[in-house]
Amino acid sequence: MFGLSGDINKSRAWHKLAKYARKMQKVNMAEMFAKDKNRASRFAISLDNMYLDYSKNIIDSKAMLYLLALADKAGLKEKIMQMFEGDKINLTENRAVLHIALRNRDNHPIYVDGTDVMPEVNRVLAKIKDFSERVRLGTFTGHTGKKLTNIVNIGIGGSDLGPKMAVEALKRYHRKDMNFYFISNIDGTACAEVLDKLDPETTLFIVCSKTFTTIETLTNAKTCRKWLIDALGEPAVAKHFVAVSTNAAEVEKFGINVENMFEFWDFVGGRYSMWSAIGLIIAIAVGYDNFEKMLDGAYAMDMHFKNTEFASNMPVILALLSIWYVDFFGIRNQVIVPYDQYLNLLPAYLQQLVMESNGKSVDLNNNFISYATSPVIFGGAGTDVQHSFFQLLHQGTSFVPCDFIVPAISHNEIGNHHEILLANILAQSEALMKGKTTAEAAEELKAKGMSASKITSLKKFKTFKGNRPSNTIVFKKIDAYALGELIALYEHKTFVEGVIWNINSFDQMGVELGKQLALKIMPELQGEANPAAHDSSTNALISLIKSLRK
Ligand code: G6Q
Repeated sequence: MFGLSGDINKSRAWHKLAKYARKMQKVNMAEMFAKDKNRASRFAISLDNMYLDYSKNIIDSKAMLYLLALADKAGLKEKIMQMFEGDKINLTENRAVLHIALRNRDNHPIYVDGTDVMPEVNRVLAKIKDFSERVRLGTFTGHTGKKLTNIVNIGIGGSDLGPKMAVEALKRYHRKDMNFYFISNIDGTACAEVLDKLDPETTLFIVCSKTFTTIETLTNAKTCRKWLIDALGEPAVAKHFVAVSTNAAEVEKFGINVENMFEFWDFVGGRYSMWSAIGLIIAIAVGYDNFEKMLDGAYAMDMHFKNTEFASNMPVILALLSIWYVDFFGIRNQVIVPYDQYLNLLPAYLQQLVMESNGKSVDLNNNFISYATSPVIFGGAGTDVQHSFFQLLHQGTSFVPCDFIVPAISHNEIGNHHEILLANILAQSEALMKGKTTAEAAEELKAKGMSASKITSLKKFKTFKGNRPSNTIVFKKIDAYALGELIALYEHKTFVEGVIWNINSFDQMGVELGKQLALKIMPELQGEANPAAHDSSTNALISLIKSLRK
């Protein structure tokens, strides 16, 4: 049994937290810092070169104790073990959840249905190594003998966001004579814009689809296949198309030789799959050694998560803080701000990881839930976003907890760019926490020589209430190891939240209804409308769009 025996929000641990949170809602962080010289070190955790400062949260030691008691109440320790041991914790799909097996660097056996999965994981890793090296060296060539220098990943959702984010994050490690592209959207523009740049003789398509039935991916792959065949003929497909999937039958039906297929397994969820062959494009871009370093970094975080007591466990602490604000302060958003241009796709990646995993409202006991689950995640690269939505973070009517992600060293230490960047991050978290009182604002305006009436008219607009929480995650620089650690940190944070909310973080049934309806609407856009099937708004939109397309 993976679910909790009773509703978590009816537990004593929850009630104690709710009561204590009401008290903490009146507490000021700046005052707590002033009173406690050790606050920064008390609320910090480090692992390797990674450092989490969570002292700028509206917490004290007692709040943390109560949160840790909630984790115990939810049976977190046992649930972590169940995941690592290959239990079928994805209850609705009756599957194990073993992205950790993909980076199980000590290679100990992990059993699913009595079979050790590691030999298969290692076989595919060896295949990724061999193929990525041959493509990089140019010993695996295209149909006309030319080196494949344009590598195109065709996939969507979990088969796109992870590899795309990682390839971007590790751009400084790319092989310089190769280019990497991603086609995901069914919008023909996505395909056309990429194909326009390519020469069929030097292009390799990697079709990534766990199910190999996803309409966007198959439609894009068919278009690319036709484009290739038109230029080089049908026999070229074998040298220019490979597939990554769990579904050999569909891969073959599509016309890709299964020898050119890289397997993964149903115990790897789409949004947890960048460590599998779905990451083939990462290995080609940065080399297999770096791909392995990414697995090593994730493994280090896995071991930290599995073996460290909860009070100093990074993913556990991040998850508890998230639950603190979502369920006890009524906050429904979280913002992720990486201060590194190479991490600009991280917020989009985490949006899927967190919201697809925990945007649920039925618990593992088959009941609708009466407490809040996943917050809405948004974000973008600093400092860009400081000039857009940070206004709301500083002066909006409620607060949005922030994660600031900070590499101390940039890959591009040009002039003083990086010091300006670093100063901005530190300033933002300090400003959010401290704020500026109306009296301070008035004082500043006075110092600028403003008249009393002008000061009165402006001072409230210049006030920052402060007491707005943030976490700061610092590491040395963004390399494959650090990226692996960082992503595994958020994967496990998401898992812990799911455990406490008593939900299945590993299915995604919420994406199905829209797909079903799209299949019904499509024939109506091509032929006869079926007004009885829809509401008046949908009918009117169908007919408007049809008339505009005439
Ligand atoms: C991720 C989701 C989803 C999935 C895509 C693509 O966890 O399941 O985003 O990755 O729908 O699915 P396929 O890989 O099967 O094409």
